[in-house]
Amino acid sequence: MKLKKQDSQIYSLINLETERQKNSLQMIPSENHCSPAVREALGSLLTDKYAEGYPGKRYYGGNQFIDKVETLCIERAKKLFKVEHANVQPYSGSPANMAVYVAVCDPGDVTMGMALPMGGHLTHGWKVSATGKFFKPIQYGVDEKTHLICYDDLEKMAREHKPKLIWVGATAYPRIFDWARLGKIADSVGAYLAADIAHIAGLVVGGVHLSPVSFVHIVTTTTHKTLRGPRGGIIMVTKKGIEKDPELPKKIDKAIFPGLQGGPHENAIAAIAVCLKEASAPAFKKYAAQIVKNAKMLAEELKKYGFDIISGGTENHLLLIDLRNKHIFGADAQNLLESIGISTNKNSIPFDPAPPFKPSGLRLGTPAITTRGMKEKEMKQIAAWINEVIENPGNVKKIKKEVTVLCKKFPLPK
Ligand code: DSN
Repeated sequence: MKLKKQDSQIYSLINLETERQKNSLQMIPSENHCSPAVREALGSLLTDKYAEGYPGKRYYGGNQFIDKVETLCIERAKKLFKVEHANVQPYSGSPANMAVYVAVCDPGDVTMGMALPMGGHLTHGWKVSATGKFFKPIQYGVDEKTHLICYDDLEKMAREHKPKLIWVGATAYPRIFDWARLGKIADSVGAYLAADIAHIAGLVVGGVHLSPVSFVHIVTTTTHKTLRGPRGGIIMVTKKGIEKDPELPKKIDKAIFPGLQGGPHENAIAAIAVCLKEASAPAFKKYAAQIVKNAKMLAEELKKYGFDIISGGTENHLLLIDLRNKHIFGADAQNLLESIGISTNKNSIPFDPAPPFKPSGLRLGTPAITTRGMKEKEMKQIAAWINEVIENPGNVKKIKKEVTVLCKKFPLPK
């Protein structure tokens, strides 16, 4: 009520965005709708507090309650992910990943990660990222035919280049990682193995995907994707990590503060704690399982309409479509779908002949629409709309109306 009076411009823009989210389907796989309880914690006056340092060791007074909030968040993260150490202060995924480099590498060290155009993340060593500039990244990819990671090639690369740090995790890889094999590869070359589970954290804690925790040394995640929390990041150290390097928890903490960040966003940390409590409830397991069922159904239905799905399907929350046989670029498909109320993102496909700003692919995901309660039946309908509008862009108005009706039937979390 205060905002409307004080800043009507921001107030009305927030309302417009709220209406957009309500009346359209958010199918960007890295997005979700967090609960009102998470938003309440995020919007609390914890945002006013400075708390540089860690619980019990702060550079500011007045942190008696903040310490409890952060400790609760840390304990919940440790219990849920079954790790030895958790740092919940990273502002998001990229700072979390940067802190891992700062903790275990020196500038110029050789690192390994999946190349961005193959489905990896910028911070896994892509050339325009600081991680590509300050270190010497060796980039692996997927097989040109199967679109799967070729673990033999990855192993060969690791043996040849002896990286200090190996990243595994992706933003556009629809398959499950072979953590056991990756663990062996990293051990054989003495590398730290970091699992970036930002995209699949909800699937891991929901028991749908095997957790990497027993096979890797470090786990990083964002908190706002399948985990369904506020924007934020967590870095975790596993038992295996401490066995390799007993100083690892200290190194990680030091890398975040004072290495890279100043005051932690304790309002976000409180909201992360709320989301971790939600993710430990039995209902979350059902939610996580449904995300994958929905993604599989969507992939199968789209295949029936002749869409070419990268790797032939999905085992997680996302699918990547190669649109070349539909004679439309990713950007144009994204705009067309936006016009009917389906929000997606253009994406490079592995070995994309087109440039990154006009790529051949489209990335779709099911976390947010599953939060709204949609199931397989709705996936069939969504696939039909995607096909209809791409085949016949003249039907935009009619389909948009139908999408709005579906959105009303499945409101955002209240
Ligand atoms: N930007 C995220 C995504 O969309 O996958 C990754 O950081």
